[in-house]
Amino acid sequence: MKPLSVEDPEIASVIHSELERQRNNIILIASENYASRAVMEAQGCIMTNKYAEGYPGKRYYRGTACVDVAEELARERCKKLFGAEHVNVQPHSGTQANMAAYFAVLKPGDTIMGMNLAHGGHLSHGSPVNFSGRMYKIVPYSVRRDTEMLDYSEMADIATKSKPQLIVVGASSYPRIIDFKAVREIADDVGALVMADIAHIAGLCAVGAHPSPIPYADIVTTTTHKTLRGPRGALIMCKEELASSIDRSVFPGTQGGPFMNSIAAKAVAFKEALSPEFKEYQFQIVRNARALADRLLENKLDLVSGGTDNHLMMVKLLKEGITGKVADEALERAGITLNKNMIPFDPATPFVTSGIRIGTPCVTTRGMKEKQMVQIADMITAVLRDIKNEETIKAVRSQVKELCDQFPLYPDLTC
Ligand code: DSN
Repeated sequence: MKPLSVEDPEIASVIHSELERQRNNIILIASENYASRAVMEAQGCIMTNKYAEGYPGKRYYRGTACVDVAEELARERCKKLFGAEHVNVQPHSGTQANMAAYFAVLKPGDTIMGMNLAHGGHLSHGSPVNFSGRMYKIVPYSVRRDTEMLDYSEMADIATKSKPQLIVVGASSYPRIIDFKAVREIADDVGALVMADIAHIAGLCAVGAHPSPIPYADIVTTTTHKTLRGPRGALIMCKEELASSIDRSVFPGTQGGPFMNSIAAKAVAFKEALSPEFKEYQFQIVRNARALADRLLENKLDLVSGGTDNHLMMVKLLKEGITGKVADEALERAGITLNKNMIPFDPATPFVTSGIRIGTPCVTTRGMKEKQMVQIADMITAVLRDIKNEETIKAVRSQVKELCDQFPLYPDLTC
């Protein structure tokens, strides 16, 4: 029972280096966040030792009294947070949650309408390289070329022609409000079910910073570690009539033993998300994204759809004549961590891309506000405009360090 630093100094040291990396860089990856100390404590707790296949009160193992309490708390808190009728908190990841949801309501070969990955959708919404694209007939929908936003009347036309059993709505890189009510109406016209994957915007939806899909979608899936700021993992919410199909589809359908430490940590995250501070945090994420986007536009950079309504924005680099790959590498050297991303109708390949994605959940967790977003936008612009100049990159690196020092991250942690 030796501490990690004694048992495995190599891993202890690399974890410490990762802490320093998180502290000393401006992280703008739209899907990341910093979990609270309490969430991480629960995630790293002794519940990792417990097998608990089944659900609270109906397990295939003995000794589950304590983990039952944790799972029940997670379910009840999550139901309260989103106003959901039923919640399954066992999915290990977003893709596994989506797989379980599809298995609950579809047969192999059924038709799914999902957002084109290249236009902001997710791999598990029907990409040919993912199980979803291999098991189901996928009919993709895209954003309009002129507005770079979803076109609900075109979606209605596609639905009428393809008669999907399921319409999946939700995105990984879409900066605008999603109209869940419009999607429900489209689905009702063709007799389809609606699944909303709100992984990116779950925190926003929970507090009203983005409209909630709960009244409109038959199934809602989300990861728990993005704007929701919990541990890595996922969950599924649904109407009561789908509850037993969803539960059976998660276990035994697609997973074995749930990770009870993660479920305890999800419960902690939902408690935090029910607080007034969390609500304010989500609205600040959106205000910060708007301030950052406005400044990038003032600096004459192009944004997909011309701006943002949520926690992220997409910069189009075609005019600058640089690729997303070159941009994210240079920005990383400057201490700004974000990711290259396909933009709608991108002429480049997914590994190169013509855009970068910028999100504000992490910097908002650090306590940064609009004033710092303007500074960050200017730093990004400086690097992009002078991408080959290592002196500029070095100068921005020291501004980044100064800003990070003003907003300390995990000040009490040593690893
Ligand atoms: N990989 C996540 C993202 O970055 O959006 C989605 O799963």
